[in-house]
Formats: sequence, C-alpha cells, structure tokens
Amino acid sequence: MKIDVVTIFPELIAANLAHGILRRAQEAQIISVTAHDLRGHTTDRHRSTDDAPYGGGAGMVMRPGPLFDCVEAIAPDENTPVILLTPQGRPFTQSIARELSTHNNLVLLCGRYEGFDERVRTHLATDEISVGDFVLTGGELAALIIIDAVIRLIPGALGSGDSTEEESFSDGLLEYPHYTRPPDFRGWTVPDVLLSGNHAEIAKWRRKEQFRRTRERRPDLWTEFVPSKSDLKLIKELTVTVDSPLCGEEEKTADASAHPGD
Ligand code: JBZ
Repeated sequence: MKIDVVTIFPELIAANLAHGILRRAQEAQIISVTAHDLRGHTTDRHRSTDDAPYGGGAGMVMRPGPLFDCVEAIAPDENTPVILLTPQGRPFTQSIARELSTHNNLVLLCGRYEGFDERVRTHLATDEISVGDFVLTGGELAALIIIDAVIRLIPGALGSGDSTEEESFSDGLLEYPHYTRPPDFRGWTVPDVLLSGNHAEIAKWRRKEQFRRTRERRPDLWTEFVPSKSDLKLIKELTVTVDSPLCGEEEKTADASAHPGD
C-alpha cells in the first residue's frame, strides 16, 4: 500500500514512521508512506498555505491552490480515497480502518489553522474523517492515527507473534486482563485459573472477563455485541462484580514494604 500525506510539517510524519512496526513494514516494502510538503506547491514569495477568511473574523483558512496542486502532482487514480482530516468528518472506527486497508493507495490531507477552504471539501476530498471529539491543532496526528491503525491490518505488516484477531474491537469487545510473572506481586496475586494449565477453563475465564469489562466500561459496545451460542451460556454464568479504577483504593495502598525484591 502507498500512502501520500499532504502537510506543512512532513518531518512530523517521517519521525513517527521511523520506529517499530511502521518502520519494519516500510523496510519490508509492505507499505510506503510519502509526506509531501505543501509549501513546495506555493507560488507566492512568502510560500503561504493559508489566508484570511472571506467575510472576516478571526483565524486563517487553508488556501485551495497549493492543496489542489499537491494532490494533482500525486495524481491518485479515481478509486483512491482522498481523505480530509477534520473534526467534521465521520468518526474513525476499526471498521473504517478495515475498509481503508483494502485500498492500494490512500491520500491524507492535513490542515492547520481554522480549517480548509470549502472547495477542498467539495471538489478535492472524497472522504472526511475525525479521530475523536477533542480539539487538535492540526491534522497530522489524526493522519498518523489512521496510518497506524490501517497499516497493522495489511497482511505481513505485523510480526508473526502479533495478532490482529484477539485485540480490542476485533470482535467488538474489550480485551481480557493480562498477567505475567511474578505470580505474587506485592501481595496482588494472579487468578488461580491462569496458573492451572486447564486451557478450556482459561479460555472461558478470559471470555467472561471480556464480557464483564465491556458491559461495565463500554455499554455502547456491549449493546452492539452479537454473542454466539457458547457466548450466551457464559454470559448467563457471569456474576456481578465492580470493575472500576475508582474502586478498591484500600487494595492499592497495600504495604509494599512487605514484599521486598519484586
Ligand atoms: C481532527 C485545522 O486542523 C485540524 C484541527 C483539528 C482537527 C483536525 C485538523 S483533524 N481535528 C480530528 O480528527 O478530530
């Protein structure tokens, strides 16, 4: 997959791709990400990518000219999504990540300032995406979130030890709790079932913990979840326990000095 990012801060994109899985995927030529400097497509003496809004008011607006010129130089084919990162876009989800991962090419347009000239939306972009309901100063971090989520779905991008199946949202549920050594850390012990070696019981416990967590923390996801027949049986067995970081304070203040050397 080839991803073209249009930005006034190309080094911001490059820095994030220089590490970990994204770097490996680029080295393995599974993906190729190019950050295009929007300033390279300005023609005025000040190389300006923004201008004052018609009608007056505060803030600046991304000029259409450099954006159109940059995308026309990239020359995406007619099936390639040209995605505007904007708070007004459709909320990004794992399902959109899956959809985008099926394309051979993506173009991501990052804005700064107050936003884009409307003609960029109406005549250049084919899609508009927001990564969440919080205020960012520009589209670059939103683009990186999308790149990260999409790339890891491309076959071969993850190492053989990594899985896309068992993670949060792959089936619309949160993950079960994980534990590693030691079995007793400061008096906080690993659930017995995980040390039992009984793989059927472990699988049931994990599935139930997924249900418990999702129901407690993400009622919105729980409502959408479609359980299988075997899931339904486990859901009936669920007991109600409180799962909240706000509870269990007295446990969290347990005396650490009683467990030296962990
Ligand atoms: C986004 C002006 O550039 C921005 C500003 C906020 C913003 C984006 C781009 S993309 N918020 C989001 O994904 O929610």
